[in-house]
Amino acid sequence: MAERMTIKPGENDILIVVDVQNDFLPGGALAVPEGDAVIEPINRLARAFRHVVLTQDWHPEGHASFASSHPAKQPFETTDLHYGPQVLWPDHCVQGTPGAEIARELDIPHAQLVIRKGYNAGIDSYSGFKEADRQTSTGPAGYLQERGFRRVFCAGLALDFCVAWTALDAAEAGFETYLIEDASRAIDTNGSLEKARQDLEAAGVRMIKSDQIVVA
Ligand code: VGL
Ligand code: ZN
Repeated sequence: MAERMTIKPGENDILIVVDVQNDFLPGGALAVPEGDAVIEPINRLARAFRHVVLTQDWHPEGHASFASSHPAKQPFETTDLHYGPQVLWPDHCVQGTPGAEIARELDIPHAQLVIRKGYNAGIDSYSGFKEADRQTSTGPAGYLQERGFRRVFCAGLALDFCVAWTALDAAEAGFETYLIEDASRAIDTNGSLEKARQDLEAAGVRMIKSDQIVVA
């Protein structure tokens, strides 16, 4: 469902740059294939948006989403946590570590807010809006609504987890929501990318390319 129209970002539009952190880049603890390829398009896109916020995956040591917290489990296996199935990951984005830092190459000095997520030891949070139990809010729906935004544009890492879940929650919160595909990259484990695409389409999230955004 590629939309070919072009969009000139204005005062009611905000770009959410998801989890462009060292651990998701090549050499990182949970490196997303070609993760570094998002930096150049995001830097270019961000200049078209007056309003940008960042998300930052920010886990305590021993987080429930880490395979190392479950003795019998390996990374990329699934387990059942109290809120449902949870993919288990290598330890990543531990609070205060270099791997958790926003990539140095990201050049968005005008970013207005950093939304940290995944800080509750027992709950994962792919989305920048709501944690994986689907109850605990991380707050941005209210923030974005109070600031009067109408359209939300999402890009970053990883397309099939944190970018998708952020976009799905933005749509659910009532924003017209776009996912900029070529400014995102996927992990793609056990069919996750295909599943994310289906969920995004069902939710009415519009998949677009960065050349559809007019950069003045
Ligand atoms: C992410 C897995 C675990 C992401 C974060 O940023 O997509 N994926 N934590
Ligand atoms: Zn994480």
